[in-house]
Amino acid sequence: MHPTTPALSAPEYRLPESHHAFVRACRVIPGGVNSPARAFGAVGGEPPFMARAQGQYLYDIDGHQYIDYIGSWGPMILGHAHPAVRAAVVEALDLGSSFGAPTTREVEIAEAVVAAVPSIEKVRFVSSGTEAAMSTIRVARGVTGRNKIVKMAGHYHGHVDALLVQAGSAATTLGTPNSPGVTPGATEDTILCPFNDAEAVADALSRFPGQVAAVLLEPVAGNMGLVPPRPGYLERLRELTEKAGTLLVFDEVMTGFRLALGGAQERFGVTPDLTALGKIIGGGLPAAAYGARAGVMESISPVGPIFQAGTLSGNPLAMAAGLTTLRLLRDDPPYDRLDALTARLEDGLRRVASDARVPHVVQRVGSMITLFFNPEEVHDYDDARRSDTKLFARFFWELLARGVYLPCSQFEAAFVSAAHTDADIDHTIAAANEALKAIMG
Ligand code: KE4
Repeated sequence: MHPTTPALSAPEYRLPESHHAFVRACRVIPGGVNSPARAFGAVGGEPPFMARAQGQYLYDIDGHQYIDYIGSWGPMILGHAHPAVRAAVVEALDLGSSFGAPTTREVEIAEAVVAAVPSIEKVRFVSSGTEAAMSTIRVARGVTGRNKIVKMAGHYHGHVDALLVQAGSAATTLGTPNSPGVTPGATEDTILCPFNDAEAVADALSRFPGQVAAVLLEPVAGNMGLVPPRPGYLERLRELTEKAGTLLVFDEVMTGFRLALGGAQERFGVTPDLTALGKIIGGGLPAAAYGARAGVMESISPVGPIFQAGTLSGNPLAMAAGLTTLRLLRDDPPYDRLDALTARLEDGLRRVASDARVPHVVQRVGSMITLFFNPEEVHDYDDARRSDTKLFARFFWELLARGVYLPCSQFEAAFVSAAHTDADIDHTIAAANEALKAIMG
C-alpha cells in the first residue's frame, strides 16, 4: 500500500493540525520538541506531529502517510509496532514496569549482547546513548589513569560535556566548548582529529605520550551524513592505540545491530576495547549499554571503583522490547535483504540526481545511506560541510509532500528497515525524481 499523500509541491504543503500542536507545544517545551534533531532547524518550517506508526510508515495528525527513513533515528530496524515486540512489552507491563531490582530478563539480553558483539564479554545497561558514551570515557580514563581523549570532528556521541567541542585552528587541536554551559575545564582534555585521517591520530598520540586514555569514534559516521571509514583506517587506529596503551572505543549506538548483528566491528573485522550501544538495543524503548572484555568492565561499581549508576537502567519494558528485537535479528537476520533494498535506493537516487544534473554523491553502508548534494566524495566533516544544505532543505520538503520522510538534515544518515519493500523504494525514487525536476525546473 503506497502513501496516500498527494504529489503536492512543497509550498502548497500544509500541516494545519501539526501547526496548532506546534504552537501549543512551544508554550511549554523549548522549541516545541524534546530533542533539537526533531525541530526541522536544518530544513526550515515546522515538524509534522505524529499520531502513530506501523511497519515502514509514519502517520501524522493531519492524516498524511509517510515512508519513514528515520526509524526513530535508528532503533526501528524491524519497522514500527512489530507484533512480537508489542506482545513482549505488553506481557512485561502486566508484570510491572520497574522494580529497581535485578531481573532475569536483564541477564538474558546481556547474554544476547555478549554472544553478538565481538568486543564484549561483560555489559552494563543504561538508558541513553549519551550515558553509554559518557561511561566509556570514564571507564577508559579510570582504567588507564590517563585524562586525554581523542574524538573525531563531526562525530556525535550524545550531549556529553567533554564531547561538546569544536575544532580549533590546527588539524589536531585541544577542543574548546561548542555550547554555553560547557566549561573549558570539561573540554581541555579532548583532542579533536579529522575522521579518516589516521596520521592525525598518530600525531595526537605522539604529542601526548602516555596521556591519551581513549580514541573514541563512530566506526561508520552517521552524524555528518553517512561517511564510511576509508579502507584500512580502522585497522590503523587499532594498531596505533594498541601501541600507545590507549583504549580504542567504538560508539556503535547507531551502527550496533544495524550493520551486522555484531555491528560495524563485525562487518569491518576490527575489535575495539570498549563499545557503546543504544537505539536498536532498546527496540524503540529507552535503553543503551556499554561493554568490553571482563577485566575492563569489572573496574566499574559495584565490583570496581569506577562509579556509574542509573534508576531505570535495565528497565523491564525496555529489556523486553530490546531482547525480542535482538532475538529476531539473530534468528532471522535481515541484513542481506536490508543491503539489497538500500542498494536499490542508492542506485535509484544516483540515477535521478544524475538525470537532474545536480552535483551529488550517494554514500551507503548496509542500510544506512545519505544523498549528499556535494560534487565530491565525503570523507570527513570539512567535506560534508561543503554540501548544498539549502538544496537539501528544498529536496526534503518536496519529498515530504510526496509521502517520503527523510532525516531532516543533510548531516544525518537515513535508515531502511526490514519492513520496507521494493515498492516503497521505487516510490521514493520516483518522488525524488519529481522533486528534483520541480526544484531544478
Ligand atoms: P542518545 O543519548 O540520543 O540516546 O544517543 C546519543 C548518540 C550517541 N552516539 C551516536 C553515534 C548517536 O548517533 C547518538 C544519537 N543520535 C542522534 C541522531 N543522529 C539522535 C537524535 C536526537 O538527538 O534526537
